[in-house]
Amino acid sequence: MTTNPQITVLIDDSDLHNELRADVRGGMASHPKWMPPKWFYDKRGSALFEQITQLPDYYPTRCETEILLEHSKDIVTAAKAHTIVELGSGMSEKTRILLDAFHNHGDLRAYYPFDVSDVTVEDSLEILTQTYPHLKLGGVVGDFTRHLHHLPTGEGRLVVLLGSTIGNMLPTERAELLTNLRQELKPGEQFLLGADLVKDTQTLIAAYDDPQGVTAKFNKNLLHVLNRHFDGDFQPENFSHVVIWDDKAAVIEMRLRAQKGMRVDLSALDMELTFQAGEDLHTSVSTKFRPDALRAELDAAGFGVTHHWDDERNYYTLLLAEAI
Ligand code: SAH
Ligand code: AVI
Repeated sequence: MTTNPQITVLIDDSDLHNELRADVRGGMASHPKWMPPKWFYDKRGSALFEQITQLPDYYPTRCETEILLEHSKDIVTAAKAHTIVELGSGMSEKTRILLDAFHNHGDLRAYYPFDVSDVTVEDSLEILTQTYPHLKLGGVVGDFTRHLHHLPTGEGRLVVLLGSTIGNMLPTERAELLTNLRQELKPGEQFLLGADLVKDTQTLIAAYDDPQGVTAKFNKNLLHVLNRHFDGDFQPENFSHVVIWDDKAAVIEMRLRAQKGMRVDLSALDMELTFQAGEDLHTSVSTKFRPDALRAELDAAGFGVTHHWDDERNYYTLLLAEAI
């Protein structure tokens, strides 16, 4: 008989609402206007992201899957983990490749997804409970930029951050995350990090500007989230999905560009926003890494990279690092 996994909820709907309000007040008063990317992921946004991962042009998920399928046995041997904690776990789809490999070749005892989205943690645990009855399962609904001191404990931890989600953070945010994570770990505990690499511009842009328009819907979902939370009257069809490659910063930027001048009312905040025609709302960055620079960031935070596995085309890398 399996028991229901325990979920630690560090952030509830009203916390999220208050945080989103603070981000709107801060971001919409800035020049340029901007919003942090974590607000894409309500139920609809998470489902749209799942669709993105299936798109022919969105190569990161397929590359990471390819690396995991090819090297999961080596990862198990190198990591020797008994407990996995996964940050930004989503539906833990690719993680199952790792869980299977640990089942066949290792001695894994527990798995804990940690995600800001409560439905995502609940849904993924429901599925995992059926498939992995031998594992101790639990979850955390929390923000890995603020709640790492609640990182689940356990023997021989491997913390996993897949999908190049680290690329959605700015350099200072990444440094803070890596330093905080290092502080939570004992020397010898491990960190498995998936990161998308710099490559030709055409491939990069295509991954974020698909002809099916799914990424555009995902980007505009932010406006639906704001309308719902704050009784707003954003008309998403009046914004275009814009994708820019900034070569110097090595980031893909996603923006929403106002197609005409307009006013938008967020009644519940007593806030009226003004957009000039052509004005951009910056909605996310997806950083693309150079392997040496990423290693240096890990080094600076007190991690030593012990292994790396890349896909055939060198589009993507998985790094295994040890807390020093
Ligand atoms: N790891 C999965 C999902 C990536 S999508 C994959 O590789 O496919 C990014 C996930 O990170 C989403 O599930 C989102 O809810 C979560 N996320 C984004 N910002 C977060 C934060 N600050 N704290 C916790 N989870 C976060
Ligand atoms: C989750 N994250 C790494 C995705 C990315 O590629 O930056 C989110 C995404 N945004 C647009 N498409 C996918």
